[in-house]
Amino acid sequence: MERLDALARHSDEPGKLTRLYLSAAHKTAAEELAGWMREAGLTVSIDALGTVVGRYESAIPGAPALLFGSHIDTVRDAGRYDGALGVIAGLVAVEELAKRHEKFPFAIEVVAFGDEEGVRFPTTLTSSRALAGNFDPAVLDACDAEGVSLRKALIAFGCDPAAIASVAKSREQVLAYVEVHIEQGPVLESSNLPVGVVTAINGVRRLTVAVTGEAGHAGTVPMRLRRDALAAAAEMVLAVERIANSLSNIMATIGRMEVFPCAVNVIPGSVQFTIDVRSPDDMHRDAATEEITRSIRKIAADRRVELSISTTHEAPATACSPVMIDALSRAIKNLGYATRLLPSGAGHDAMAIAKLCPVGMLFVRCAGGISHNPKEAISLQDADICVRILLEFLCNFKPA
Ligand code: HGY
Ligand code: MN
Ligand code: MN
Repeated sequence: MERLDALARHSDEPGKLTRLYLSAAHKTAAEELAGWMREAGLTVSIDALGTVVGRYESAIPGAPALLFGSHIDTVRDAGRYDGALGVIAGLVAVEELAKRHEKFPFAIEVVAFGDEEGVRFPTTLTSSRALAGNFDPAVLDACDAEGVSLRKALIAFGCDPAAIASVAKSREQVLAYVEVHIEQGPVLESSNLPVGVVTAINGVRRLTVAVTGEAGHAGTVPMRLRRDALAAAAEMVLAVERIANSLSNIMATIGRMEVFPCAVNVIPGSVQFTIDVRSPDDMHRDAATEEITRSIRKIAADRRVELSISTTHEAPATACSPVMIDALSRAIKNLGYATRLLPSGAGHDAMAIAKLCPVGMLFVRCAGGISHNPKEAISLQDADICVRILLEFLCNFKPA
């Protein structure tokens, strides 16, 4: 818990926790984490996308590895457990094994990905996709709000974009991936359970919508002659909410909106906003996205504003490995806890790693199900339980 508090001190914004991919705070957090890993006796490297990898060698040198990990980037004004808990829980479990001088016929690698939230650049899961061998070089030209490209940010962080291909793990190098993560929802707390096992992770599609009307004088342009980009965008936002409410198993969120020129006495000429659409069922999600874009286009036509819609991210719904679900459930039962299976509404690096090897996720109860919010909290007892379950899982893990 002290380490999670220490990591939370690495922030790009004073007074709140915001640690974006490849930022100064990401750099100092990665370095502090690397230090803890070295003290635990792990061999540490930071790969060409900024992922911190700590390897606990096997009894058989060069043996394939079981991966434990999650992400250390955060959203803006974040809680301190989303992502970081999975990295620290993995580190603490391996530290315990090192103390016991226990070795396994496989290695263990604790990985700390840097781009799961996708807040800085219009892409996400960059570092975990690269480790799974699915890095898309086109994202190197993606730029953040200041116009800094991912390529430039990697170089500033101390990474070499030319070495990205070497980040990819081959199937033979890895056995499976286990991610401990706060539930970010109310199910475990309402069931009075400390942990749960994830069955599948909802798929997600992210869009950027640009609405272009006509800037004008707030005092002189008659209401009926206006092509107000913000009034149009506001009607679109409510249409998205209405459509998502009308469909089962669809979540749709407008998380970000920029208004230009954003002056009290100017009719907004253009607006840009994001839409995040989620569902456990990809077909259903695509149909909902179709309905949303149709409705937005109609509003744009009625209001005589121009419109452009682009998809910035898409990740299909991802099933966790039945073998991993079973192994994690058994570890939970062996320690005397009831096993609860549940889906994940939130996205995770496990979606990217599932393309490489079997993945499993252990959810940990969080207070009020609150996340992406500084009020995010877990109990010391539950933090202790999740590490004990990881150790129980490890000691019974039989490579397939
Ligand atoms: O957006 C998500 O679901 C995750 O927190 N990045
Ligand atoms: Mn997360
Ligand atoms: Mn998150």
